[in-house]
Amino acid sequence: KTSKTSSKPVVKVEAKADSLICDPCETLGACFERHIDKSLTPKERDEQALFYAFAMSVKDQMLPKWRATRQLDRDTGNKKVAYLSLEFLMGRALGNALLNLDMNDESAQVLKDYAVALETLEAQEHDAGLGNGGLGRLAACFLDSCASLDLNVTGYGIRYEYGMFAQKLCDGYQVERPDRWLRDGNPWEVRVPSHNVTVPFFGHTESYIDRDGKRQYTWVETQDVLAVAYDIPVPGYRNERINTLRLWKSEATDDFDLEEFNQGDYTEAVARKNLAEQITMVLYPNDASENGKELRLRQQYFLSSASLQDLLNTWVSQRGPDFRDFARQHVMQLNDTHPSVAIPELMRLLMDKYGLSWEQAWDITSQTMAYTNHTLLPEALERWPVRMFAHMLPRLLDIIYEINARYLDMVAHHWPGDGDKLRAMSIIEEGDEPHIRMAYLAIVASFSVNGVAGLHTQLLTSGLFKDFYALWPEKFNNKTNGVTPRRWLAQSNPALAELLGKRLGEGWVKDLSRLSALNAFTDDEGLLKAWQEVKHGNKQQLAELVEQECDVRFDPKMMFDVQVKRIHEYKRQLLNILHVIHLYHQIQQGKLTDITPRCVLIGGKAAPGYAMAKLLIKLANNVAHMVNSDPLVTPYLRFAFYPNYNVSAMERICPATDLSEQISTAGKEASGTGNMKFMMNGALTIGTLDGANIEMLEEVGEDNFFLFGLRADEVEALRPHYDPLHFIAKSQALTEVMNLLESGHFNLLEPGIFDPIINSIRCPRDPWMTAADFESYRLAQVQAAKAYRDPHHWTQMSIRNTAASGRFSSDVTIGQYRDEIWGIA
Ligand code: B1H
Repeated sequence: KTSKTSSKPVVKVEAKADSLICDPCETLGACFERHIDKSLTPKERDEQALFYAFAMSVKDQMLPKWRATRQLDRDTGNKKVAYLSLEFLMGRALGNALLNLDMNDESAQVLKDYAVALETLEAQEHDAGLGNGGLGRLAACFLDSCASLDLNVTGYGIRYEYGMFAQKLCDGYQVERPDRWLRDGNPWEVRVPSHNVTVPFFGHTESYIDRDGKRQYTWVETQDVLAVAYDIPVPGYRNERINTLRLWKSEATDDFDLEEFNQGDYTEAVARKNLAEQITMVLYPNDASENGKELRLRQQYFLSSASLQDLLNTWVSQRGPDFRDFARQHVMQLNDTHPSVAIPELMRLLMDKYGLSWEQAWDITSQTMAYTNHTLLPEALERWPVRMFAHMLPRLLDIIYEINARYLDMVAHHWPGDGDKLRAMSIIEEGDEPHIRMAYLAIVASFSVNGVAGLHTQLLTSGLFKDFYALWPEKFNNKTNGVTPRRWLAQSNPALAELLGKRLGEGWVKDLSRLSALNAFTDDEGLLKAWQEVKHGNKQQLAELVEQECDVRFDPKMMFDVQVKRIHEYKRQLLNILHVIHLYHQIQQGKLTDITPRCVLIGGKAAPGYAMAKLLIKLANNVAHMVNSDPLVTPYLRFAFYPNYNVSAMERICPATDLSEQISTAGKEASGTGNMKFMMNGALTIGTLDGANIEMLEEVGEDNFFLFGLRADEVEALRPHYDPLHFIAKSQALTEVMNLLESGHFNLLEPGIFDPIINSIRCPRDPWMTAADFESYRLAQVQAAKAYRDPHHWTQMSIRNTAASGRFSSDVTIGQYRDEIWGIA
């Protein structure tokens, strides 16, 4: 049923509009007292309730600035960027808000009166896990940088009721538990019903001739879903700006199927409303792979339509329905193809709702859409069955066909008589079940297409998108990822932050390139000693956490060797586990010459349907069990799998890491961002020439990086005649590891369970070529172990890594988006 949009207030009472919700002069302390004393009996004041009240108070403190930011952006009429993403992996907000607003000291003071430590309250906050991994966390880092660089950027996403699942371990296997992060309420969000819009689904297209004799199209008999906006404040670092993350929740409209209603099926009619609420119920947990579920497409369209309607409503309310300036004033940055259905949706809204011609609508769409690609993996490239579109989004399918027809005309012009080219480049992939190639749609309709690291962009333009690059070279550009130094250094590593402050002043938080000044002090014994003490303290804290979470004792005097990220074959956690088995075997054989005592930590979630990834978790746990229960081994080697790895866990892990594992098969990791967090915190990297590792190596120099493995071009050259058995035979270490693994030593009571892993290593079609890189990886590990035995030199290398990490601040990245894509002030 087509529904009316919810009524909008027409008259604004000026006096009301101008009054502030929160007295701008009310102090944090007074505000907190108000929240506590007015609402909580003394008995009710448990830690969770205190956290809630405190976070509400911090939010109240932000309201005047938040309001002023919106007012300013409206008044100045500056260009506006909408960052459209199915994922925002925000983690906790309290610590970040206090740092950015410079309210840490004041908070500690206020809380003293309540005899509760700030850290205790901070620990009460549930992570906002509205993302899978790197792509979602990048969006979160970008929001922090946009606000800190004083840019008018709004994040648009989905308010999932259930975020990324919680990972439990049961007998060494991953078990998924629902993440009801909103159970205790969310003190940061503000529901804004005045921004409600309705999003249509299903129905069919009709055409008619309008008064001017033009053919017009309408989408009728739709089933509408209400999109309700929830706003979350995004404070800039020590400036006047508070940006907005607007998350949409789906709800039923008030329209009922009247017939059903009148027949007395009242309860059934109400219950049917659940279908609408399902849309934003749960985040899809498949990092880097698509599963093509219809509900996922509904989520994508729901986000895209709601966000665009919101932007257009705002525009029309300020300027009236004149869109001539719209493209000059807007950019929509698409975080991968997930929100790319925004392209035909903007066309539809402009034509069907506002009466623009195809040409006018196309000019606006193709001048405002910008697309970021995050992966080359074929299994992650989105393709939607035409059939699904025809059913769910019929009007959009018409528009996509028309975009394709006009675009293919141009292709035919460029490559006359080349039918293969047309087929290869068409937005529609023909076949028994025709599909829409969303990446092609995104390229055709965008003015900018970017990859997320130098190698990745190069591989895009020379491989996957080669033909498009030939057609439109000017559209393509690189934007190497970055991470926010506020969360990933200032907040997560207070001890190092303090040391940096003493040596360099506070300016580095805003301008991370200042870290390079550390290079002048690598022979300063005072600094080296302080640097070691900071790392040691952080390792002690992590050791406590690991003992608590994994029941494994880590010794801070040993080297901390860490790999935390989603579990995926291309990231090669397997290579790491094989190396642990190798060390274990060496130690048992009494070959201790190259051994440096080390604690190995692996953490990460596997997509629930990814059997091989789940089996890797089981292998890690079984190997850990053997390692940790052998008293001959534990003085030299300890191994733990960290359960439920998430943003808050990384905040504890990266400051305590000595050696960061970035060991993907070259050409497969688009960028990586964990690699940068470790580097900033003074870890050395053992890694392949993949993603942003290459640029990190460039910055820090080969002497301060443990490089190994095939290059991306070598991987591809080897692929056709890859012979893993040859690599196994050539390496005594790998032969021994395979023998031990195949003997069932790690699965005595579970015979055969690791056969799929063993077979994958031995398979000539192993896409990740684990065997090919093993020996070179092992040798790099020997180098790392050796280097660690010289603490003085290791510390110098650690300092050089932090010093060289300035380029990987997301402030730098966002500065480039601002200047080279968005063109905003
Ligand atoms: C990245 C994804 C991704 N690339 C599909 N692609 C998803 C694909 O739910 N899905 O369907 C979710 C996520 N994520 C990552 O993006 C890359 O693998 C990293 O290398 C990169 O650093 C990160 C940010 O650019």
